[in-house]
Amino acid sequence: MRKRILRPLLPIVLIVLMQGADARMAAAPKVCKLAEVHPPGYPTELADEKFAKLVQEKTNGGIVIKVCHSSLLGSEDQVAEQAQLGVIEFIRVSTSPVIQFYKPIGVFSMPYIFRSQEHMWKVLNGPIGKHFLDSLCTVGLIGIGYFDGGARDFYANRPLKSVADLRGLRIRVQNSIIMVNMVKTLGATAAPIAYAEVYSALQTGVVDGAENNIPSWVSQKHYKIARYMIKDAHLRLPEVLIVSGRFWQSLTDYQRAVIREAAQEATDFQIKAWNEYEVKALAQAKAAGCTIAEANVPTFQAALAPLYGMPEFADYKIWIKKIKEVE
Ligand code: BDP
Repeated sequence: MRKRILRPLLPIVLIVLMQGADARMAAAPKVCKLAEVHPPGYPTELADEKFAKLVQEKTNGGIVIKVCHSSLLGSEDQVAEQAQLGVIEFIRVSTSPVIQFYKPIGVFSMPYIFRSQEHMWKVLNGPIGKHFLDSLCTVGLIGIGYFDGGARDFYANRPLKSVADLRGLRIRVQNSIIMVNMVKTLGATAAPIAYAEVYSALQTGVVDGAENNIPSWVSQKHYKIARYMIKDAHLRLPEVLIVSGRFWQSLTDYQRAVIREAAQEATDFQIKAWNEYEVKALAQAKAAGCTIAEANVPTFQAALAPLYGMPEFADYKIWIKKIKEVE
């Protein structure tokens, strides 16, 4: 009698069990792309590889990520748009190209907004950093972690000893309204050019110089042409690891959780790799005979101060205050 009642229920019990435990493993793996502008071996690219490996392990092979380095999938502006559309699943970009979709994150591009690497990480790891990552979902992007982008300095094909030496030069910048205004404020001309094209722009004389961190200056071989750097550290521009919102929709809660966990582990790995690489890159530039001047930072701060009063950036006031208040 009991058997007769239970038998019709058996298929239902089996379906419920399958949906639970092993449905994850049964599904075909999702093969995804991660867009990166840096070449293999660059600390950020190494951290992408680490992230991909962790995600594959933690999802039992359910998500396979292929790191597409060296701008193979396009410029940062292009891949950010593709991630929004769901064409590219993962991107690792500077926060600069994200401003066009989500303006508040531009506050990180304000000169000297962070006092030090330590201050920057306190902000990124605290409520402000979390707020910006979480808010990206409003524009179809899921922010899952930050990477270190070091301090950015100016470099050119002629000696740079003081802020006055930048006057009249044509300087490559990222495609960002803040970067353009920053360079103009210093009396130079801003040339927004995609990262992959900066080397040839320097080589052909389209620009006289650029601004970036020492690892990029060296790994992109800019230092071979623009041999004069002035260490003014006008910016510490965080980088961000992003998942396409459309792709995110297709994931299980478990997959989302392990992706977040892997991003955190990749960040820890990246910071360490970054600090090591920065030292090596500086040594390489020095060994190649480049001139690296220490800037009088207060003069750069004074020269860039007008940026804080520009009406375009008035919305940042509240964030600037909050960031400065982080001890
Ligand atoms: C590098 C960043 C990269 C940017 C590049 C640039 O790591 O994400 O695309 O600068 O200036 O430092 O475009």
